[in-house]
Amino acid sequence: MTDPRPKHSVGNPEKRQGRDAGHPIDLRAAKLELAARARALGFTKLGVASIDIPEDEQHLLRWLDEGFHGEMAYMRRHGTLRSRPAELVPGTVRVISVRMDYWPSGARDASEVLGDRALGYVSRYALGRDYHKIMRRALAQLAEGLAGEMGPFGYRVCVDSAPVLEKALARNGGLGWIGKHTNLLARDAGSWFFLGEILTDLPLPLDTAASPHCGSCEACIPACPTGAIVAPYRLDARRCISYLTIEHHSAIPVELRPALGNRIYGCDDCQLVCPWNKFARTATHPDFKVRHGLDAPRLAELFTWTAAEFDARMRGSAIYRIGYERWSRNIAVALGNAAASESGQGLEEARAALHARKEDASALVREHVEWALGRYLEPGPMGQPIS
Ligand code: B12
Ligand code: SF4
Ligand code: SF4
Repeated sequence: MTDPRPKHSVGNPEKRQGRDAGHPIDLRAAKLELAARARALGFTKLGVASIDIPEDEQHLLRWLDEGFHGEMAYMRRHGTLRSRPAELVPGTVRVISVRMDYWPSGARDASEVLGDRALGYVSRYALGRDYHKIMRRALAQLAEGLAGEMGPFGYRVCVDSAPVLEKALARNGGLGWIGKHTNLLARDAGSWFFLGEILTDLPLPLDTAASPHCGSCEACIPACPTGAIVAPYRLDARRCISYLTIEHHSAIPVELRPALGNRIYGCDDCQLVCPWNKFARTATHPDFKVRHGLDAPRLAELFTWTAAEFDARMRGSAIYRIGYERWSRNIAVALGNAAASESGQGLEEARAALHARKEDASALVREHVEWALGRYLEPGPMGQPIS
């Protein structure tokens, strides 16, 4: 999905301060100003990179050739546009990257929720309000503030939705390294943060790329429930639970359903085991606070929501983007997986919730409900059929 907003060029020329040789804006001062303004807006780090990422482009092309993007047609459609910011926004010479922490303080412990099959696990990034809007607003304020102070310049803000290789550019701007699980992480921040960028025609001074610190650790690879990290730094999205529960529109492949466990929106396992997340910080932005008890919701209760209730409760959340049908599909799988629960508690409640939607209006949901009910006919945890 490309960013529909136009490239901006705003600011008050009378407020321009200082001059770098050949440039109307004092670029060193502009960078210091940006860093200070970014901190005030809640970003924990800002870095500047050039637009050249030829090696990453090669990795991207190989990833696409292998079909690892699955149903994410936009990844193939955009191709090398993603690794060439100046083709996306002509005139771009620098990418200013920022990170914002999202781990919500006060949320129920992730491993407790993952271990309780009566509950649904929602990725910790989606417990509060949709980060796209929060980050985009703050980035626009950052760019407008700088233009107001220093004078007009060309820019475009991006958060996730524009075709930009965000992690590679942020790495080159010094924000962290790409870990073997393929997320960006930093020694002082772990990986629980979002990325955003400003593409600009200002030739700001460059930062130094972050060096890698995974060392001999490979903890994230076997921690992945579906084996999606097929090799260090290489993610087959088609197997990734984040992809399957969020991006994938059709039926979840039957052979992967049991491995989803109770994960109903996104997945955090590869990051939960990462030793660097000991150094992660909690979110400071109030909009990342947990809403609607999503840190530990009861699956059976979630499955009673009507489409109207889903809309009313999830509007403003990233979850709203997947819509009621995919949300219901995911919960059906988790309710089916509850049949394999060690404790056996809450099984009747789960099965009753599934029965109530056997005749669901959506064929996709009906098929997943049928599969889930089938799991209750398999031998139970004590070797007894549960029927
Ligand atoms: C498509 C996408 C997905 C896909 C594919 C993920 C992926 N790794 O590509 C799916 C749906 C699976 C996904 C899942 C998640 N995503 Co996502 N996703 C994106 C998106 C839109 C594009 C990523 C992309 O370009 N992939 C293309 C492939 C080629 O890139 P790659 O796997 O990262 O490969 C790079 C390296 O690994 C390396 N590489 C590749 N192969 C090889 C081989 C060797 C030998 C070497 C050395 C290197 C190497 O080079 C590649 C290019 O830099 C970005 C936003 C953006 N515009 O960048 C968000 C983004 C990456 N996602 C994000 C998040 C938060 C997540 C989840 C954590 C959400 C969740 N909890 O469920 C999971 C994490 C899953 C994981 N382990 O990566 C954040 C990551 C923040 C961070 N700290 O890194 C981003 C940046 C969004 C944002 N603005 O904050 N995502
Ligand atoms: S997000 Fe989950 S499924 Fe995807 S690679 Fe990480 S652990 Fe595996
Ligand atoms: S778990 Fe280990 S290998 Fe994986 S990203 Fe973290 S440090 Fe790197």
